[in-house]
Amino acid sequence: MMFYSIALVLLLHFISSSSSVRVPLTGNDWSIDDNANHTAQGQVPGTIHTILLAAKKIPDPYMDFNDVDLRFLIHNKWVFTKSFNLSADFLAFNDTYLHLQQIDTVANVTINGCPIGRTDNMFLAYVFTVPNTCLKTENVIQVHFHSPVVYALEQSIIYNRTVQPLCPAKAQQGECHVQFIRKEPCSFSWDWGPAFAPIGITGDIYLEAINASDIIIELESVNIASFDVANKNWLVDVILSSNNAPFSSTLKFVLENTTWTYEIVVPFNRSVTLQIKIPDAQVARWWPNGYGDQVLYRLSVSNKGTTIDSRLIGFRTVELVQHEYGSGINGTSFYFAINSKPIFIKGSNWIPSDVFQERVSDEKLERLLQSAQLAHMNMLRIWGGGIYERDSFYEMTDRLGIMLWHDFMFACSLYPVDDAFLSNVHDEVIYQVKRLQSHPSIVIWAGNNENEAAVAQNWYQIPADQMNRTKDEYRKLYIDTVMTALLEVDKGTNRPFVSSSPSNGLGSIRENYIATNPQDPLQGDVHFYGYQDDSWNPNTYPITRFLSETGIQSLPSLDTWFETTNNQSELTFNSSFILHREHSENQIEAMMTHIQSNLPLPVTNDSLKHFGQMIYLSQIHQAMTLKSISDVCRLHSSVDMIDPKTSEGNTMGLMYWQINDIWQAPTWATIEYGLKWKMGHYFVKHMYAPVYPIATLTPYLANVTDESARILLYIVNELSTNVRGTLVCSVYGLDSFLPRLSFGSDVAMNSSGTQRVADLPYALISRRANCGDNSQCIMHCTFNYNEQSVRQVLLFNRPKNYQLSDPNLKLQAVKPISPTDFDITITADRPALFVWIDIVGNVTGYFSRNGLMMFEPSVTIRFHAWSNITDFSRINFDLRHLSLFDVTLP
Ligand code: BMA
Repeated sequence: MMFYSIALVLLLHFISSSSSVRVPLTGNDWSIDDNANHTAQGQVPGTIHTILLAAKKIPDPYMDFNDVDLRFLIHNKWVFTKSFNLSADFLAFNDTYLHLQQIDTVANVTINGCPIGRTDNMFLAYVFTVPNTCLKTENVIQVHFHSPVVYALEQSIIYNRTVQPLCPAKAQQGECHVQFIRKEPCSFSWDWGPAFAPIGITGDIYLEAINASDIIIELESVNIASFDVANKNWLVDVILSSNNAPFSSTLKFVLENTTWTYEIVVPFNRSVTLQIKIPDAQVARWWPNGYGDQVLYRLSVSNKGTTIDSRLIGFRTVELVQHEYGSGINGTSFYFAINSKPIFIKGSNWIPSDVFQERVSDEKLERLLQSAQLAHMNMLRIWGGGIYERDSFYEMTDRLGIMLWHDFMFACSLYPVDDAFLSNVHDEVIYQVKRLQSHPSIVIWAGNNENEAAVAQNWYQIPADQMNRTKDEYRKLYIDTVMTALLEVDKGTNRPFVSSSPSNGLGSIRENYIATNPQDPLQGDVHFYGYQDDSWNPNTYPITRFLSETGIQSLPSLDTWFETTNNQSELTFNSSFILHREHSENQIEAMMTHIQSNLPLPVTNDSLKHFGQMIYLSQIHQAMTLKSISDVCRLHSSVDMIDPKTSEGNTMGLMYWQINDIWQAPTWATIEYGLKWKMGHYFVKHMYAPVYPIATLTPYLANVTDESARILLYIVNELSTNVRGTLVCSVYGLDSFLPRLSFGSDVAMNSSGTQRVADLPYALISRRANCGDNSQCIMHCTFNYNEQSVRQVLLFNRPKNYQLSDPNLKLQAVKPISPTDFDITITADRPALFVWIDIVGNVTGYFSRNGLMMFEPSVTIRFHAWSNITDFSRINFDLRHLSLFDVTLP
């Protein structure tokens, strides 16, 4: 027996996957046809809309009402066809496979009429065996797509039981039964996105031929599963597979830039899981943005000197710390400790950055992720209604230190739980986790978005007698299927799992994964939306352990709206077109109510100018709301801030909803579809600064006559180092740059945390500063430390109640600094609120500050363009600048 297996090994021919022969099937020579007179030739990877658009067969899907006007396209079946030749050499191989890296979604594939395979999950890669008898010199491959909308409907009928919700809310103008198809949930519409439900071949497609006697070893995954504290070793799980019968092979692992190597004889039987140990002494740690370097190492594996494959990995431990507090404090903590260091999570929620992923460049992803990093974010949540992103996305988050909270793709819905569906989900989880788990940036998996809350709070009005079954089905999907599959491949302690977001974490487990109130502020994470509340008022927010979703909408810039229509009459706040793009019920009205209660409304008769000013006001409203939320979370971050009466506090994370946009619409995003930062994003960059002063007036907007009202000043320090600095605050009227009152103090903080540095009587300060009886004052503070300066502004009144005077803003100079950067100097005669600088034309980038409160006669701001400005003299520096005063002008 022994002799036999050695002989077998000698006979086999070892090759790495790259030495097999591949015939690419991508290219621009595919034709598509729906048998209803819509045909075109075009590019794969591609989907029907992008192919028809490139062939000028349809108008731009993102223009006007085309999302609805072109809807018929996705109700049809489509055939993708390509002719290709194969050489005699290729045909001589024994085994041929068709690889589909991603396909969207339900399709039958044929080659020369032979059935090759069927696909029904866009989150899976497919490898089909192609019988040799089906191949010849001249071939035709056809991919017969079913309509995703019709398929979802058919599956819902076959299922024979209703699965809620049947359809999205009316305002979404979407398609129904999306839970019956394993496809990007938001592609059937969302409350910020359209229903294009793309159809097409969205990843690489190729034929691969190998000889039966060739052994192909593949590196399937690498996971730094645990850290063995006692022995100071990293325990790394490696999964390898082969196409052949049992054999043995000597594998060599090398960790680049270290002296560590490891050789092992591995007995293969299709798949093998190894645990290798890498000594801690060999490596430096990977840290999140703001906490240290993002050190990455290439781990490669080779066989007889031939590299099989490699992964770029990073060494970090992750704990989701959920401990009790003791001494009469209810609930448990919920925070991330990375490399044993507790980290306050500053982040946002990520959605797909386009409906048509094939037109999202890596450059676009990089700019979005850099915008997160520049705003001091350390985590993004890949939200469960979108997609598992492409490989390069995770390479960027690894490199930028942006940790990922990664949902599995289930959102806001009940789901079918028949065997076929569950087995499909099982395969999806295994495939995606193996693909992604080498990335140090992914620090937590979550089962779904809001589905525990949906069941617990009975969002879909399930009758009482069906509730137990609904709960059982919930557990069947997320615990018995998703979690079980995850634990098959992501073992160890370095990547926690929560079954839903929001959930109570351990508390949800104690209640068999469906907590009575998964939104408990004293445990786990919370999603909070209070559209009826006065959202600038910090007291309207729950003080949670971790706020993983919250936010408010605004409108994107005029330039962005110009991309969506040529009909200028549609560009008014309440036009049928804007309402068409507003997919969330009553949001425009809510936005209007909030704007009206806080800000002066435009008085101009020029309708486009009026719209521009409403956009500006909506962005101020969003920015101020986000800042209020962030200030509440950061103020309560330390354990000392736990209120012994309510047990609330120790908020250790904020991820507002949402960072990016899928198209041009009124949404919660802080970065527009075209990458322009809204005012909110500039505010995020400010409010997420690692050392940050917070100023509050308690009660909120207290009356000047309220002798008990207090102004409280705090410094939040996230750095591990001491912070020593000076806090200087001045009270101004809007009529002059001369402060009416100034005071300051030295601050010394020896460790991270929150320190209260002043507690001042508001009424007295108002009197001393001559603010009048309707609070015509604003306090502006600067905290100077380590040659850095962080500002903070405290409004004593709603801006609409201030007597605004003309600041006489002027753009004084534009000075090129480098091929990508220039400085702009703005001057003013008086303080100006929410000064907004915009650049028109084809230069895209971001300013160092924007939406600023100007309390000095001259401010210089830097603009950084995403790409080189080759000729400054030819660029149209048409800069518009605006402050709140402009809104009051006719
Ligand atoms: C949350 C998210 C999304 C949604 C957002 C805004 O519930 O999970 O489903 O887009 O709120 O409504």
